Amino acid sequence: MHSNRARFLVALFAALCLLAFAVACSKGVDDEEDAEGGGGDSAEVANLTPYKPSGQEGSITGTINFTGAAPAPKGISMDADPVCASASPDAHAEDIVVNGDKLQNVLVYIKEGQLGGKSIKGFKFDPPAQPATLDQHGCHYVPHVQGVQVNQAFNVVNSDQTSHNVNVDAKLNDKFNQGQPPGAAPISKQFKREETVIPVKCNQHPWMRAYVGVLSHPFFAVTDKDGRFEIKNVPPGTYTVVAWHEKYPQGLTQSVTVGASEKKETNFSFSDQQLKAESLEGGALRALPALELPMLGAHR
Ligand SMILES: [Cu+2]
Repeated sequence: MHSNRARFLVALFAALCLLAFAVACSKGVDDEEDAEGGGGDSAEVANLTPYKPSGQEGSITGTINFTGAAPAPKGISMDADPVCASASPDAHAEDIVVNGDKLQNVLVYIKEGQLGGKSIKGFKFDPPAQPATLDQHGCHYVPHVQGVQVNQAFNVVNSDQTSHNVNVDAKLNDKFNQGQPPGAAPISKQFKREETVIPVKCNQHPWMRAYVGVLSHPFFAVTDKDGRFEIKNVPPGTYTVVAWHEKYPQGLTQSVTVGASEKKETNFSFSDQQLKAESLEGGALRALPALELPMLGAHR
């Protein structure tokens, strides 16, 4: 009798332990989801100060240089889709476009900083009324790299006489993966959180790649064929400015102070040496998922 009671108590204790573990485990998942949520939560947005221009705005302009030997443009064969092949007979990859010694398709943006003694993250910037557009044109994405604002309309359109399937591989925002036949209506989405940078690919055409940087403010620009960029209407302040390129995912960073109505020239320089180093690092990082521990997967 006595030992039955002891066995019952041990079993009860074990059951309670299991229950406590299960609660802790599910709470852990909730906490992780909250942490991944980042900005954009309604309570945080309510605390933001609406941004109002003072009339003293300046700009950050500059050139992105490329030093060393520029990689030769890689040709793309679109023979797998005859519509693409006839639309773009002499197609080249856009993963690195160097004109002379200038680098195109670099996203330059303010990452953080202070304006009027307050963090830029403490302000709310209304998204532009104009939608951002990602066009599928000649079986390329146009533009190849772009910045959009949080909550700005983001339209994916198909200008081609073939079907595309846009695959937006967001990590902090909702990802989407959607087919779009010729003549179909635009796919209209919004990104709710900052995320630099979201890769986009086409499930139909493996050579198609684009990159979309989502920012909570309008202070970003992408370099043109001359490697030039201009970030307009920048309020006076001191900022961390990042130059991001898909071949240099770590980017380059500079501290930039913009005075009242000042046009601040800020140049960056990427090199072929960094390109090789980043490629090696990227290769090592890609091997990491093989090291994932099964226990961690089971816990989630
Ligand atoms: Cu496609």
